[in-house]
Amino acid sequence: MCSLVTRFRSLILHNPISNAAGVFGTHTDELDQMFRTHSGLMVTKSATLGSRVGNKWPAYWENSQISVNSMGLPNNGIEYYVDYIRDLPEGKPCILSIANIDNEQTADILQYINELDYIKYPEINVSCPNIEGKEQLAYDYEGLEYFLTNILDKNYTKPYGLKLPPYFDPVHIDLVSDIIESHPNIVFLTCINSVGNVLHIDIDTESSVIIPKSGLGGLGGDYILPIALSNVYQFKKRLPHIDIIGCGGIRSGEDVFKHILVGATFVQIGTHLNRKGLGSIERIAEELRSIMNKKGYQTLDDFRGHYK
Ligand code: RRO
Repeated sequence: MCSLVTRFRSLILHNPISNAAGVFGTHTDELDQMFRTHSGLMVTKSATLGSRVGNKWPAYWENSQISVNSMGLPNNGIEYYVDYIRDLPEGKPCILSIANIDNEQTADILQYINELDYIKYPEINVSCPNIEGKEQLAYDYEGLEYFLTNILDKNYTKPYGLKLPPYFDPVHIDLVSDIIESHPNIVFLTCINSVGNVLHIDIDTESSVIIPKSGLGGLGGDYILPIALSNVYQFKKRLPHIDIIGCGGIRSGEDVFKHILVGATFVQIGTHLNRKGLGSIERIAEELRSIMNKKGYQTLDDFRGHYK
C-alpha cells in the first residue's frame, strides 16, 4: 500500500491536500469543518489588519467547470485567525494567509506575528486581483522588491511563502525568481491565485455573472489547471530549493498527481471544494492512491518533479 505522507519543511502531513485560501477558511465554523476533514493541512482566508466586508454581492459565481469571483477580501481581521490557530488542537497544521492592501498595515501584522511561535510559514498573498484601482503587487516588480525588502525583511524574521498570480511568459518567471532568490526567508511559493480580471457573460442578462469591477473577476476551476501546472513546473525548475504549492484546477486525484509530477510539494483546492463540499478531499486522496498503486509508486517522492 502506498503512502501519501508529505514532508513540508518541519511539518509532516498525512496527505498532500489542503483547501485554498478563501474557501472554507473565512469563519471559524468553516475552519472547524476543514479541521475535521481528511486533509493534510489547511489555510485561512487572507487576512487584513482590520475586518472587511468585501465587495458588493453577487461577487461569486460558479458552474460545473469554472468559478469567477470578486470577493474583495472579506475577512474577520488578523487577530481572529491568529487566535484561531493559537487555540487549534494538535493534529493538523493551519497556515495563516495574509493579504497586503497597505504596506504600513502589513508591517503591523508582521510585527505582531513575528513573536508568535504557533504561527508557522505564513502565506503572504501578493496577488489579490479584486481590489478596485489596485494593481496585483506581484505584477509590479519594483513594488514587489520594495515590499519584500522594506516591509517583509524588516518586520518578519522567520520563513514564509508568497501566493503568486499566474505568469504567462517565462521571462516574467525569471524576473520574479531573481527577486525571490534575494530574499532567503521565502521558502515556498503557492502557484497560482485566480486568473485575474476575466469576464464571463450571461447571454440572457447580457451582463457579467458578478457585479463588482464592471463584472471583472478572478477565474478558478478546470480552465486554469494547465496554467497552474505551467507555473508550478517553471518555478520549481528555476528555484529547486523552494517548495512550490500547487493550486489551480484540481478536481481529481489525477489532477493532484499532475501537480506533484511537475514539482508541487502539496496542493490546495478551491473551486472544486466550494462546489462539491469537503467530502471530496477523501475521494481525491483515494484516487491519488489508486493511481500510485497502478503505477507502482510507493511514495510521492517516487514521482515528484519527474515530469518527462
Ligand atoms: O477576496 C478576494 O477577492 C480574492 C482574493 Br484576496 C484572492 O487572493 N484571490 C481571489 O481570487 N479573490
